[in-house]
Amino acid sequence: MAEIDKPRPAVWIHARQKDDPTQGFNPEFCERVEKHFDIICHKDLVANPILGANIVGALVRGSRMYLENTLDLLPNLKIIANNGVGVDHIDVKKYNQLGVKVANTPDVLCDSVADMAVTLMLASARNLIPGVKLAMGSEPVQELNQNWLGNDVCFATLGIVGMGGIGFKIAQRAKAFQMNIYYHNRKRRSTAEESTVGASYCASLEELLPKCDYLIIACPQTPETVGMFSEARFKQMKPSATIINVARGKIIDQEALYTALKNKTIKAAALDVTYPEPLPRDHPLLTLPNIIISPHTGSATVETRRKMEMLMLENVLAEVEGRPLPSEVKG
Ligand code: 8YV
Repeated sequence: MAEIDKPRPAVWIHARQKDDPTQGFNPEFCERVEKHFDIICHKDLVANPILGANIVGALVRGSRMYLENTLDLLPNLKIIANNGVGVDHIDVKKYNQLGVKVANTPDVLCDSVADMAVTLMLASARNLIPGVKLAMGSEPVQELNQNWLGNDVCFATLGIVGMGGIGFKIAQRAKAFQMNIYYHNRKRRSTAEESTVGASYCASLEELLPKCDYLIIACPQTPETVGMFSEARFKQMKPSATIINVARGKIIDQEALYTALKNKTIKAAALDVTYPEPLPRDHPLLTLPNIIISPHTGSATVETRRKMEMLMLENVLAEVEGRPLPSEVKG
C-alpha cells in the first residue's frame, strides 16, 4: 500500500516582515525555520483554521501574544518559544497544565541589555540628550554655559537590583568604570563571582538604596517585584541618585516616580521600559526635565536578535525531536 505523505509540522508566527514590516519576522530567519517546519502566519490560520492541526510550535515576540485568542485552533501545540527572556506576559503555568512547554531566550541577550543599562546611566549622568539638543537643535547658537555640568560615573556607587545574567554583565562593565558596586538579589552569588566583578551583596533594599548614586533594575517582573519601587523606596534613596530600569516598567510605581522626580526626592531616571509602551503623549512623566526614556531597545541589535531567533528555533527543534529544551521556563 502506498505510504500516505504526512504533512510537515508547522510553526505559528504572527506575521512575516513583508506583511508586517515593523512586527514581522525577517526573511532570513523564516528561511531557516522553513528548513524544518512550514510557517503559518496568524492571518492564514484565522482564514483557514484547519491549518492549526499541524502547528506544533509558536514563535512569539515580546508581549505580542496574538496567540492567546486562537489557542483552541492549535490542538497539537507542544511549545511556545518566546523571543525574549522575560515571560511575564505568558501564563506559563496555564500552558504547562495544558501540556504546552514554554521556552525563552536567556544568556544570548545579556551583553546587549547590559550595554543599554550603561548607555542610559552615562546618557543621564552626562546630560547627553539636552546636550545633543543644544549642539544640533534649532535654538539660536550660543556659547556653552561653562557652569552646566554633568556628573562622573567613575568612582560613583552603583546598586544593581537583580544579579542574574544581565545584572552580572552590568557589574562587569561597572567594574571597568571603577565604580563601587553593590547588589541585591534573591540568591547571593558565590564569593568567587562577587570578587570577579568586585560586587558586594546587600541582603535587603533598605541596606542597598541609601548607598547608591546610580541604581539599575535588572530583575524579572514577578508578583513580588511589581511596584517594588514605591514612594517609600524612593525616600530611602539619595536626593542625588539616578534610577535606571532595563527590566520591566511595572517594577517601578510610575506615579511614585513622577512625584519623586518632581519633588527632587531623587535626581533623575533613565528608563528603557515603561507601562504602557510607549507612554501616551500626555503622560505626566514626559513633562519632566530629569527623565530620559528609550523605547524598550535593550536587546534590539542585529547580532542579539539573530541569536535570540536561533535559540527560539533550537527550542522548538529540541521539543519535536524529544530532546531537553535548551532554555525551558517552568510555571
Ligand atoms: C523583548 C525583552 O522580549 O528579553 C526580554 O525580556 O524585554 C526584550 O528582549 C523583545 O523586545 C521582544 O522581541
